[in-house]
Amino acid sequence: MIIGLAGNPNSGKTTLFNDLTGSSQYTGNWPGVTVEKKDGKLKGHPDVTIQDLPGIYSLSPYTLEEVVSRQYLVNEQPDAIINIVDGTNIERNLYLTTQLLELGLPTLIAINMVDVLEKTGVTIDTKKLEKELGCKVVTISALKGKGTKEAAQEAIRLAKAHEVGKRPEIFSGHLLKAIQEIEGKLDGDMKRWFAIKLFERDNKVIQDNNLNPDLKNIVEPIITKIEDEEEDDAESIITSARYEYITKLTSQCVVASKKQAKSLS
Ligand code: GDP
Ligand code: K
Ligand code: MG
Repeated sequence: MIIGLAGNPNSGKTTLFNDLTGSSQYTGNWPGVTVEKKDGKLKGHPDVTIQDLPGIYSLSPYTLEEVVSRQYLVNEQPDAIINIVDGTNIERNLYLTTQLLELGLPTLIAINMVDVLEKTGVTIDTKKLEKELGCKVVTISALKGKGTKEAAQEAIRLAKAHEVGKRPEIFSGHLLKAIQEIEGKLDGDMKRWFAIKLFERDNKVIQDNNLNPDLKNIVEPIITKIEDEEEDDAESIITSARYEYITKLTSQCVVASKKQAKSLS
């Protein structure tokens, strides 16, 4: 069984990888430490491989890190994903989360840096996040080794049960209809993710995944219709919809204590 660690740069992937595998890969508070993926065995579980992936902000094909991570997630398909979210930067990190959940793989969200959150008095309503995102959410401190074993156990359980959560509905109205129309032309568990990528004119997915090359022309009128309505380009339309969703979600799920609210004012 393979469990992939996916998340933003500096979210703590390598720290978690070291904690789970007992290895000592280099960690550091700057980007670009991991460009290649690295794997190791979960301590006490010789049958479970943990795969550390390059840090990414999205599943676009623009940086080497994005290409390596997305190729792995889409083509090799780990049995489960642990999506590490930097809890001190939750809004920015959830942008990737919304994309990972579209892959249709068993996914656990591990909100990291809970030690820092405790100090600053920020509480994250994980139950509410679970309900809204449709998948399991836990909090961990990779650095202190807090909650990490439990997170790995939960990922193993999701992988064994092939438990894919209920996908959150990030898009609505005409945009959702357009995505669904494209999805209708595709097959397989990842068709929602492919449909969104095709809507964004990310034609590398056609090449990389042996999709019908005619799809590019077939979906073009669906895309331009929405672009004309929204007076914006397809990629920006998708990005805006994600951020709108995340802003609403975090306003409901992230609570700053009075102490913190005071120190911010
Ligand atoms: P990666 O880029 O996702 O692999 O992140 P790293 O594992 O290299 O961690 C980035 C920085 O965050 C390092 O300085 C880590 O020590 C620090 N870090 C990781 N996890 C935690 C945590 O749970 N709490 C705190 N306070 N720092 C953490
Ligand atoms: K790093
Ligand atoms: Mg790393």
